[in-house]
Amino acid sequence: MITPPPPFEQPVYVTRPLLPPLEAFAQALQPVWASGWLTNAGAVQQSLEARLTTLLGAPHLSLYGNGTLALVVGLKALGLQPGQGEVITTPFTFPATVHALHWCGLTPVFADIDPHTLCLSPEAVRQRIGPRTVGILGVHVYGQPCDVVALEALAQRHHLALAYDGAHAFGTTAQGRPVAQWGDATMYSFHATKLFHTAEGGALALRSAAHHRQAELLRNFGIVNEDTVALPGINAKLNEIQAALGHVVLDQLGPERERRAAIRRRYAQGLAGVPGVSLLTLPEGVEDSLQYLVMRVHAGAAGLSRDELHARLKRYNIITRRYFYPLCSDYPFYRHLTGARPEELPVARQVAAEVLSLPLHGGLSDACVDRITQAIAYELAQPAARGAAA
Ligand code: T4K
Repeated sequence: MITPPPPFEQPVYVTRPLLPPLEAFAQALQPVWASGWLTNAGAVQQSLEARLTTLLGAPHLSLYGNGTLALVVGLKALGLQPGQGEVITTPFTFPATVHALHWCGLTPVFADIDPHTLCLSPEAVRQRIGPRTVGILGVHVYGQPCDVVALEALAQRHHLALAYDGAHAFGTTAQGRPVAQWGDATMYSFHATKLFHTAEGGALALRSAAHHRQAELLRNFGIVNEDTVALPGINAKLNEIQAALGHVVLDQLGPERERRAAIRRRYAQGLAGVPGVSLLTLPEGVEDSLQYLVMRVHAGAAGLSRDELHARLKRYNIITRRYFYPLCSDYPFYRHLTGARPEELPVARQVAAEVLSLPLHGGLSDACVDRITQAIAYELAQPAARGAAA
């Protein structure tokens, strides 16, 4: 007989930022204070850039004020001009992915996702390629890599730009290589909710040196030197204070990853045998970003819907998130786009109704994880729930 755990006194959030000791951050700020140089290609930003280029295995990499700006700049650096055409992307993502296309004056076209990777289905992309297609924008959703080989083949065959939103993919590999080495451009997010963060921040990895030079200009108003502005750029810079935070967060990443991996194993044990739910697992050989812990709620077998479970867990002060519901194709201003009709996205529609991101961060104790799994098991065992879904 399962008993309900007591509610948490404080909310248990889906994530909490990794906060290094304040003294370590203060120490990292000392050279910034000493130099009086706070932004605009400062030394600390440059050293973080160098560190991350190596760590992420990127051919070329630069840092940005946030991931969304990095993606906008990346699309522009690839030469995708406003009004130029359509870019095929996934509806199962955070709004920023599709908004970035919109801000670049490109027309998003939606293709369905693969039921296993939850990323763009290469076959669905193939069916959407037409005379106005100029690019493909995949998302390594939850750090699960897209089918990079199939997308690369499509992009080459049809002469399309291939960009990836790797907001969740810090440290992820695909086919034994860092994701930064696939496609023409890969964006990373360093938002506070990410495993590695700079409070707000992001990075852009580019395959070609020419695109990289273009992106670096775009990041800083297009300024070449005091006499020359080469392009209509924007301000997308990461400042020295964010970069200093990045250095100290990076120093702490090893233990944080180990703790997250242990928490995931504990969730898996706690939820084994609970009917109607399954944890998302990555295929063998894929390096996990440990960014999210995603559970699918199969309403029929579970006896209640994902939305009902999400609401019930709030009574325990467990704040889960339905990343990524609603689908971007359902936003009123994107509904008219090609591929947005619900019947054209059956897999994405089903997945978006089933996924629930559970709390995952290094600050969670084993006891806390056990209480969360107990609450889930208890709620799924309620006869009322079974009756309601019948
Ligand atoms: N592409 C994809 C696929 C993305 O997922 C994202 C961002 C982007 C692009 C854009 O990258 P950025 O431009 O943001 O670099 C959060 C993040 O703001 C967002 O970065 C992230 N994806 C998205 C999945 O999650 P919200 O609206 O869910 O955030 P919020 O404020 O509800 O925070 C979630 C939980 O995190 C809170 O319940 C508590 C905790 N939290 C949050 C913050 C900000 C903290 O404990 N401390 C904090 O400082 O979007």
